[in-house]
Amino acid sequence: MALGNQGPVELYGAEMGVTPRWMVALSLCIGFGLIFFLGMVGGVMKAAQGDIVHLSAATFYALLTLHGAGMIATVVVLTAVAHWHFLRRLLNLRVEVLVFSVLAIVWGLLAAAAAILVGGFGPGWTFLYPLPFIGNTWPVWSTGLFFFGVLFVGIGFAIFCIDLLASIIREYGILNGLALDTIFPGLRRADGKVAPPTVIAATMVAIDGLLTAAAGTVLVIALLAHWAMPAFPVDPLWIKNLTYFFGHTIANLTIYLSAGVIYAVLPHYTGRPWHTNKIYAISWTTSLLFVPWAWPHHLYMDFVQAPWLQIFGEASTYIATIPAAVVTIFGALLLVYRSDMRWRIGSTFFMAGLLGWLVGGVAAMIDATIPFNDVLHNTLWVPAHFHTYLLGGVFLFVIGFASYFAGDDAPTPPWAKVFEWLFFIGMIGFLAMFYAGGIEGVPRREAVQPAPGPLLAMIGTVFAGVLLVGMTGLLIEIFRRGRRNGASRESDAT
Ligand code: HEM
Ligand SMILES: [Cu+2]
Repeated sequence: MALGNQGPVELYGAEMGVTPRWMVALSLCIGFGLIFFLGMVGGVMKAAQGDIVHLSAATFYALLTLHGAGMIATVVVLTAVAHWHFLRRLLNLRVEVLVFSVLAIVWGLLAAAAAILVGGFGPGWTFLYPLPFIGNTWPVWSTGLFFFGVLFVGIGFAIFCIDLLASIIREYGILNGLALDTIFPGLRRADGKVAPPTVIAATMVAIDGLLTAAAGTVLVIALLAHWAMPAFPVDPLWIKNLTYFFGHTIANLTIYLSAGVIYAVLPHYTGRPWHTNKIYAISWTTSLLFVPWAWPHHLYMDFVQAPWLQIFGEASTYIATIPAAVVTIFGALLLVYRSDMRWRIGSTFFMAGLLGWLVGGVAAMIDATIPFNDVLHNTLWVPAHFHTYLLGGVFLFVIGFASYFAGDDAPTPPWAKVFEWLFFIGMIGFLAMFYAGGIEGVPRREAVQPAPGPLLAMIGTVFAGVLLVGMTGLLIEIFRRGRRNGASRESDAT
């Protein structure tokens, strides 16, 4: 690989023998490998709920925990790496730091997977206290190992965020990283440079990500202390709040990381630049301030929770979600409208993902509204809405990015279009069965469901199979292109 024309950033990586492009490609391969495996696990769970295969309850809950924790950690890696790919040049990021953070997260994931697959640890990915300590189907060591795994995921994400934040402070300063100079003329730089939208998203993610990782670390250390010394007291209400501060926010941030990718990628397909303006500064600053306050919507059923937190959590959910989603979706539509959009696998998945984000976001806000939550809490409505914006949003953005990264200039061949259709048909049918279950009041997280759960799960399994077939075909096509184009490209045009 010729390094001469790639500047000092590439050289940092070259010292370690890892080039940025290679690191992104490797992370994508690991990430998609994991998604494929965990998606199969999801299909097996559905099949078990649909009485197509038989699993013991203990195995079902272990797989549920594996699927949830694994998917979240994997999409954190995939979205972070995709966003990093664009930030690298804008912020002069060093590839070594990315290597360490991805290694830490993958290492944490492997530790958690060992606790689950060998030990049978199975309290669900939110590992709510006291369940991890009183489950009688898994040994004590598996509880500790799982928490160590979560600790490493948190550390890896913190390293990523610290590196982003340090670079943003160096290149722009925090306020200008949020483009507040578009509002306050006093902040304007002499050279007139304004942070592009992808940097604004990075500033928000870096700050809220650090808060999230800090909460996760406090939480896991308290749980590990309790694990090592059962006399060490932990307060269930505090633990539940910290757990959702960490769990809700880290899952949520994958959407904001994805938005950073969208800002950088769509101009490539439409041939139009995506400019920063005041509205982006206001919306993203609002999200920055309110995203860390949305978690209480997971605790509406906890009557001991302070009432002001319930109300504040409900309001924050709305205030955090709406501005960034609206400016991004609206901005994307403006960018595409009457442009010569090139419809490729990448652009198709990005636009479809925006739809998933919108639908899932609305479904999420319905659930986060107290009177609705009274009836939807812990029904299949919950996996319905988060699969809509994680599987039908974030994951589509990641496939879109992979396709862009692998080289997306050729039109989609007809056979790949067939897989695209299979993917979308499978996905929509699969999601529809979740929503139907939610409306019928079928509880989530049950190995054995009351009617009509099993029937819906049986249909859902068929759709999940179609989805997985479509996904496999698409990933093969993307991988093939990446191999073909990788050799001929030393550096990609961003
Ligand atoms: C590839 C296709 C997928 C299938 C077939 C699938 C299937 C399932 C099933 C059957 C459940 C259990 C629902 C319940 O009864 O409570 C579940 C839960 C879950 N899924 Fe998926 N899923 C898929 C993709 C994803 C993706 C892409 C993500 C995240 C990026 C994800 C994250 C989760 C999470 C966080 C849970 C909750 C686990 C828990 O309750 O502890 N899934 N999934
Ligand atoms: Cu939430």
